[in-house]
Amino acid sequence: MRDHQQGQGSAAFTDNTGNAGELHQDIAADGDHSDGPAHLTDNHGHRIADNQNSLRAGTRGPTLLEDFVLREKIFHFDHERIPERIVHARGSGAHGTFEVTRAIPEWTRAGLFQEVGTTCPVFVRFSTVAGGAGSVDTPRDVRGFAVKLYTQEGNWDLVGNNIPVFFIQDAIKFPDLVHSVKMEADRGYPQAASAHDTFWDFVSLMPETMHMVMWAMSDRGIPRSLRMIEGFGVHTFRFINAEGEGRFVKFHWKPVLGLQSTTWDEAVKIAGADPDFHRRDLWEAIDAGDFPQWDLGVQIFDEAWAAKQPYDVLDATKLIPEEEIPVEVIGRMTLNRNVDNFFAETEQVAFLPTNILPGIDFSNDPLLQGRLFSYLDTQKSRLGTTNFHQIPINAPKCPFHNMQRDGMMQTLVPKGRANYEPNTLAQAGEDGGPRACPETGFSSFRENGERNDPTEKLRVRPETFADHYSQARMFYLSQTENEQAHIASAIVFELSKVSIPHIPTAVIARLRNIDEDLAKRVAEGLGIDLPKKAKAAKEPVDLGTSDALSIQKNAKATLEGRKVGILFDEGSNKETIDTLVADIEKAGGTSFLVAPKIGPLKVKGGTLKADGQLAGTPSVMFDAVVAILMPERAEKLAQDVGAVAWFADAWFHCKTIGACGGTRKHLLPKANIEPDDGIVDPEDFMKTGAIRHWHREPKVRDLA
Ligand code: HDD
Repeated sequence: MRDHQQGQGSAAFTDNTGNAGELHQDIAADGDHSDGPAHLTDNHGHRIADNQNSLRAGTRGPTLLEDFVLREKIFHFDHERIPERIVHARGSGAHGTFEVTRAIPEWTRAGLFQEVGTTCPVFVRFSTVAGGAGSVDTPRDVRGFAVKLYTQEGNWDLVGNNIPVFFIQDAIKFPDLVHSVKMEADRGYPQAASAHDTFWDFVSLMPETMHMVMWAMSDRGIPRSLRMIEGFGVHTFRFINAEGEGRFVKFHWKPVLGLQSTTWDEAVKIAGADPDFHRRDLWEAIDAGDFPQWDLGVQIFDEAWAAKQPYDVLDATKLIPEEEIPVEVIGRMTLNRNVDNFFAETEQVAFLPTNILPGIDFSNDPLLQGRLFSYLDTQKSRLGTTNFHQIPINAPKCPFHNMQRDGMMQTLVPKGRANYEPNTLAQAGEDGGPRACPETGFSSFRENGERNDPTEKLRVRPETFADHYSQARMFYLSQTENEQAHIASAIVFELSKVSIPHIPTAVIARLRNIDEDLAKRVAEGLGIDLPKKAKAAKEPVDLGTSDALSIQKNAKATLEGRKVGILFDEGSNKETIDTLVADIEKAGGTSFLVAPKIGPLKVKGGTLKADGQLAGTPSVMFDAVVAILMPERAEKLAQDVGAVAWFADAWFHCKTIGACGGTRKHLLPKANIEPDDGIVDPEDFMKTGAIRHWHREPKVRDLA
């Protein structure tokens, strides 16, 4: 007898007849193929003798229907695709662990948070929202940040974004929002872009979008790396402790590498140079053992505090400033393993906001309430069966028992007759199956004292949801001057792609409620007259500013997780390059050697091979660049427009440039680069590192 579980082998494939949750190892008939690869079989275990020629009637005759090998292979191939996600279709996933760093039994009875050091496995999927599965990684867009924590009390899915607020307040508007931002219905474009008529038409009619529009048009919409984004649960949730006391909670993921974004010009160029920039970056970092980490933080507050705020905490278009309720760190997540199979894991993972733990609960946020239906529903259409929870990536890692049976693709084999509850089968000596557990099971929080009268049925939005501008204004005013300029030019760019003239006018009319100067800049940028201010449902109030909302104010001067491009050529000094590479690595960064030819090239002290050819490796791929060139090679490269652009771009994108004498003499002047504190000698590069020199920006582009 051979044992499928114990089978050994170098090649692995999925045994389609296996039990749920297990990827079976390949098995040769005798369980041993140490002297070569496993035998190729069809999906039913029959060995295949010839995988190159179909079965034909005669050497030149037609193919025979009897050829089950051919038919099965093509049949399976024809059905390999499943519907892509209606939103967040393009994503990258990774496995990891979550560890509790602060026990919080006073806030929640969730088993996960009772003791410091408790860990659980996690799976995270990052995504763009608007583009299809085959689109690019760096469009201006929101990034999905969905985390599945496989706890001992069941799966907890925190399905968030990298922006703490949402476009709309009520789930009933979600299909309209998504239709408007995706490619336009008649022409099927633009792909992965919000810069078009229908999205801005929707925005212009929906003032509640304005706060998130500010975020999406800011540098948050064009992140440098998925490892450098924040994640937010967005909604207000509940924590409930063992005494049954409830508190409101907002969830935050803070990247240990800090926040970093690209510039718009960079993002556009990266899209061409490497459409997979973000997924490659994530994969390579994990592969190299540079595991990205995030701290899980919470903002905790109660109903009495919430009632005093000038906005409603159940309104997903509002955030709670960290200056008012600090984010308290309770755990750390580390992503430490790439997926083995993109389809089986990243594509088939099914997140459900309804996956919640005893001790955590929903709030009455009407956006969240709609999500509680939508995700379960969409999984059936994407994965084809109500048994999608049995797919290994979705299955809980704790025991699960219930009376749900059958359905397409049932891969478990429930035993016995107990498929209903209650039953008395146990009294007859049979397995009576599981029972509900009131003490430890999930129970909904009793919302005493919430500002809500559940006796009325109403299709209304509360007055407390009416202020659409105050927080949008706070966000804008909290940005640095450069960041404000980025927002203004992003809106100008997007609206310049809108062909219906009244739409930009309507958007600017709304911007006047956020900031007059911003509205003026956008109007001037588009060459249209400043329209009358749009009437606000509720006049905005002054909320001051919050430094936590700015990326630049919180920039980390670090090389950790950053990538440095080192340009060399024949004759460059190997020792200088080797030392720099070692120093960068010691500081937690990675380096990438670029040369006009891959080589190996003869350099001083030996030979060196480049990781990338200059023509195919623009400087937008890096956080900083260094050039170590012989003067005559620098002079020659100065004749090459591509090489000059390599420096011009780094300069334009405010990056540090480590430049040797030859580079300073021949290449930098050609690229119109003036010395500043971001242009350093290669030997001094480590002192400056990969920070962006934003003070340079007014010199390289018009920020007005
Ligand atoms: Fe959603 C996917 C995040 C509102 C309906 N959403 C999806 C994903 C993320 C979010 C990260 C991708 C999950 C994955 O990687 O598989 N969605 C959000 C956030 C929202 C939000 C942060 C607001 C705070 N979503 C929202 C609403 C609805 C949906 C209001 C519907 C009423 N979302 C879906 C969906 C998706 C989805 C259609 C598509 C694929 C999927 O669920 O599994 O059900």
